[in-house]
Amino acid sequence: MIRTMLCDLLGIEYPIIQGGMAWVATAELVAAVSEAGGLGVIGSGAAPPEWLREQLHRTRKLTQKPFGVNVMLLSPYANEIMEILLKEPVAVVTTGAGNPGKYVPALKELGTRVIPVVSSVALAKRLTRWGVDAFIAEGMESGGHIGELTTMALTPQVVEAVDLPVIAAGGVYDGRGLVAALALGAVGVQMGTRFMCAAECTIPRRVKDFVIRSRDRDTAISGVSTGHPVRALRNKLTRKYEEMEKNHAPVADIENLGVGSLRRAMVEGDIENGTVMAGQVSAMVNKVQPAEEIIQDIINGARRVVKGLNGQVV
Ligand code: TUI
Repeated sequence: MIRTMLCDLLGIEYPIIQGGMAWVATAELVAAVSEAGGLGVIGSGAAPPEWLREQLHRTRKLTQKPFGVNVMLLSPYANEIMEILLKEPVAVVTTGAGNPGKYVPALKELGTRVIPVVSSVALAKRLTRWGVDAFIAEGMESGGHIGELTTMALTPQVVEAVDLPVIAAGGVYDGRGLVAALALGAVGVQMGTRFMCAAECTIPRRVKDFVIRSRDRDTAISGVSTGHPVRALRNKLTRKYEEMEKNHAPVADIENLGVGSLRRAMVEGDIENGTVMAGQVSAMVNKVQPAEEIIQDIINGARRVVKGLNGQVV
């Protein structure tokens, strides 16, 4: 059995958290992951508060199991999103793209577990004094907004720097990735890209097929010059970014390219002019399968890896 203290902390069966992907992680996927024994997480992204309220109600209709909400702190609605989470508390709040410190005490008061995503040791250290419950150490193999360090380098450094449980994210696809994360000192994993191709995920089939077709070098990092680097599948839009960044175009013009582009990909299915945020494991995703099958595959694979290691290590 692959059970860790994260399972007890969050009331889940397997140490697998689904990444809170904006426009991707909606009620159907979230409920399916939680029903399968992982932790489903609604991606609130830059959506308005009414959108989150509806997603909360839909998720609650579909599952009685614990689930979470990811709050993207660059969102203009971050304060209002947090207010909803105080009125209608969820089991877990994960945060990204900023420092959630000021929101932590009120959430903790309600019994919500608060797990910030960090991409550096410095931010993890700064956040310990706010009383957060754990950290997600997210390496630059991940899709979306990323930091500079790889999962392999970041995870053990965060584990050593803080006295709290650490969950590894970025570059994890299957049981091998889960066991590797545990070897680095993590208590579990957060995975986004593989869940994009869950049967229950409501993004257009065209986007899933684009992920399935992708190969090892098919992601690109855009927007480094804006201070918000984003990993996404290479397409017409990433080539436009590349050209503008090479020509030192004004930062405001480069930022403008990104406005509305995630929705264009994940809702409208425009895989050429939208930002198809996905991580480096995109190449390993080769089919659409139910969330439960994904989770069972990871857990069974992890058991096999552990057995294999026992034979290999003398
Ligand atoms: O947040 C993510 N991934 C995301 S957010 C997103 S929406 C977006 N789109 C365009 C530009 C920016 C965002 C798409 N994908 N992952 C968690 C994460 N958080 N990765 C890195 C960070 C992070 C980075 C800097 C967290 C905090 C931070 O600094 C905060 C501080 O105050 O030092």
